[in-house]
Amino acid sequence: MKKLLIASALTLSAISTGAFAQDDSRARAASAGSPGDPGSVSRTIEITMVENRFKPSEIKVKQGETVKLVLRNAGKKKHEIMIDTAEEIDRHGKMMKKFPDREHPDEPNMITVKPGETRELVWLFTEAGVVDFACPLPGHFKGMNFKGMKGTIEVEAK
Ligand SMILES: [Cu+2]
Repeated sequence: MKKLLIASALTLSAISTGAFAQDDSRARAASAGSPGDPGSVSRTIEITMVENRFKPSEIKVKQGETVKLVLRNAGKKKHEIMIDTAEEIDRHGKMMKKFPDREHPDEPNMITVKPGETRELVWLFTEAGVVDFACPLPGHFKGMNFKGMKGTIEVEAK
């Protein structure tokens, strides 16, 4: 019952804000989660970055899991990964488009991976539902409605 209420609240807020549209109808998690403790990692997932996609782009984890994402850039260009709500990724992507040369330092939910480099991001998935990720660099990501350098993490309820 609690889950149903959360799902309908999410649907309502998505309709009322109307700020973005999803390319799939699965319920989004209320929160993308929080930075994970490297000492609590229970699952490691390898993701390869190329121009311009993530492989794999669909991942499944469980609620409460601390996951180490190992990101290998096998492409020729710099790539980034940002884990967040679709709305935040969209907002950030628009900002990157306005200021394409702006370098930003790593953040807990966002890292830059240079060609040939492999880096890690540890994340704790606290809420059930779909969490989004994307490379917000201009041209790599064209908004949540488009294909390109983005993917989803399905967080299964405990
Ligand atoms: Cu990219």
